[in-house]
Amino acid sequence: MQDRIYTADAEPGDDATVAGWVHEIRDLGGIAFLILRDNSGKIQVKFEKDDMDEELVETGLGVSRESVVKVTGAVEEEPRAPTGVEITPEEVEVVAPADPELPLDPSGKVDAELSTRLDNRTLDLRKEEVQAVFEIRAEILRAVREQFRAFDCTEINTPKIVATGTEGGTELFPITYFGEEAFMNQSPQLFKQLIAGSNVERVFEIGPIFRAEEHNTPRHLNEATSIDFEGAFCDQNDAMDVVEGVVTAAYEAIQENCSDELEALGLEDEFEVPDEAFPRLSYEEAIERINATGELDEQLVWGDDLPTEGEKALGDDVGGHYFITDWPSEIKPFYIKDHDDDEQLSTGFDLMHPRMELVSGGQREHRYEKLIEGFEQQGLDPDQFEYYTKMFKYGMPPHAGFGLGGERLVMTILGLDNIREAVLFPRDRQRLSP
Ligand code: ATP
Ligand code: AMO
Repeated sequence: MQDRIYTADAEPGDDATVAGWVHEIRDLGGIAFLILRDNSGKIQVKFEKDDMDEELVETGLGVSRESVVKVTGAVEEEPRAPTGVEITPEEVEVVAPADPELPLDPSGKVDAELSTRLDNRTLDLRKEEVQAVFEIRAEILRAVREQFRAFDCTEINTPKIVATGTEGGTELFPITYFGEEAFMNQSPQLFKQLIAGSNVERVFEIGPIFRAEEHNTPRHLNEATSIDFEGAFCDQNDAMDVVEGVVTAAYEAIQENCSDELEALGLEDEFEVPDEAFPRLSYEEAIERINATGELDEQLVWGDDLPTEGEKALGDDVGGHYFITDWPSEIKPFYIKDHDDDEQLSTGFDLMHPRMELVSGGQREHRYEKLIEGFEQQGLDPDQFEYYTKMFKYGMPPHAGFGLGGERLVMTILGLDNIREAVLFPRDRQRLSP
């Protein structure tokens, strides 16, 4: 359709061909309007029944909503038209008719359940506010990539079919790989470290992670997008600076480039870019503050993982993003380094949004013997990880990094209720297609 132009580019005085979906037909009797919608907006097509070819009128007004039509005609200024211009058609072609029984109403007049929306994503995405989420998601990923490049990072892609898990054995999806047991990767963790230890030094990856999560919650997916960073000669504080940089860059990009999308989502007044450094609370301070809120039935003690209600209470108390640093070593994975002066204390950190965890990271154990000890302490067989551990014998610099949940970033920025709204085709326990 080389002659077709976007409706937004139709200039009064021109003859134009536009194509898109039938948003609405308004028949006022002698005059009727077809509102045609495309990616750029909407345009009114005017049918003056008595003055126009009967067949043309029949075609234009007989078509069902959401059909694809192509219209050629004169573009004129018309103050009463929704966009100030309209087309008087000379030709109307029904390119692809739509079944009049639609499984969901893209005009949004009738609300649909999330599951109906996800089963019919193509129709769902015809809604302005749904499309806005994915335009903003794309903008976030663009801004994050650009910020990593500004931090001197190289974008990498690591394998998703792997021989070993890293984030706890219960959450692996097993697959068969030419007769051998293999898994879908839970995190690029080991691979990004192997590359940070090369001359490449600073890397990032934006890619899928697969987790056979037990729980069915509004903030867990079984396939998620992880935004990973790893940098040689970095410690946990450097990694937290990078977290702050990329998260803030995402907010700034939306502020600068997504005003129409924010408006479509009704967020134009409340959207704010974080304007202060994210406070860094130690784990010890975090449990003290949670206990002080009195929101939990039982007081937390050193060594406890933070329960969701505890995170919520602290989130309300702090009121914005914050880091929790210096976690007990025993609740952080083997690859996280302990403090040199206190083996009970790790360099692991999390970035929290008041609603949920967004990031985990830390400085890594780069000393071969200590790394092997760490595997053994967590009941893992270091021999299975030989492909990884052996590189620690050949000059592995101190390094640090993090993983940021892409959908959780989108979800918290836009205040979405369910993480599934931030993915086109989410994977959860009940959903394997589309
Ligand atoms: P009928 O008398 O059978 O309803 P008609 O052909 O006389 O139809 P009009 O009286 O011109 O139609 O318009 C009907 C309604 O449509 C009016 O409310 C008018 O304001 C509105 N209208 C007319 N032309 C346009 C236009 N180009 N864009 C938007 N609204 C229009
Ligand atoms: P972690 O397991 O904490 O750390 O994951 C990092 C971040 O990824 C997101 N995330 C998820 N989002 C949606 N659904 C899920 N099932 C899911 N699981 C994780 C969260 C989480 O904070 N290797 C480490 C990172 C590192 O140390 O570099 C890791 O994977 O936002």
